[in-house]
Amino acid sequence: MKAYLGLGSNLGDRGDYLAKSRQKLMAHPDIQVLKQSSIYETKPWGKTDQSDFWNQVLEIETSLAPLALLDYCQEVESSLGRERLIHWGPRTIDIDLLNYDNRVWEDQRLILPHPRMEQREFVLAPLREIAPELILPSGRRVTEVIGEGTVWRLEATDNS
Ligand code: PH2
Ligand code: MG
Ligand code: MG
Repeated sequence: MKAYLGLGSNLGDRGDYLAKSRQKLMAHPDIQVLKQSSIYETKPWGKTDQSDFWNQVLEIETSLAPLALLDYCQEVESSLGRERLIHWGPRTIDIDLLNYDNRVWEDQRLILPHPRMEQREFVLAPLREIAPELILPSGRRVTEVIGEGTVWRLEATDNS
């Protein structure tokens, strides 16, 4: 199944947390990273009194079911020192499931597609780059929607 993951960091060495997350995702036998967007430096959205983020989106192929994929993403977050102290607050790494095989899912742990992705330019800009055909929850194509917030694409670095 094809899925899209949104990565974000705004504590410590943001590039290193993104790189380590990619490496840990790639290390899972049932996950292949097919595409990675550029990294974007982004103004905090929603809760604005915190440092700027680095965000990136990955396209993966996986045989894991949605909740098993969520479990593994949370395992990677914990292994990289993620603490959940403040809602939408600063974090070493956040890994969100944005889209899983275009499926709709809703339970206590997971909502698919990600309910706020369409408002957030820090998700849409990297997604547009690697998945221009993707259809958003509203039925519009990702290339037709501009989200809220300021983002800058960073020059490619060699830390894949
Ligand atoms: N994540 C949030 C809330 N706000 N803002 C930016 N720029 N980047 C994020 O990854 C982010 C955010 C909740 O997960
Ligand atoms: Mg998030
Ligand atoms: Mg999250």
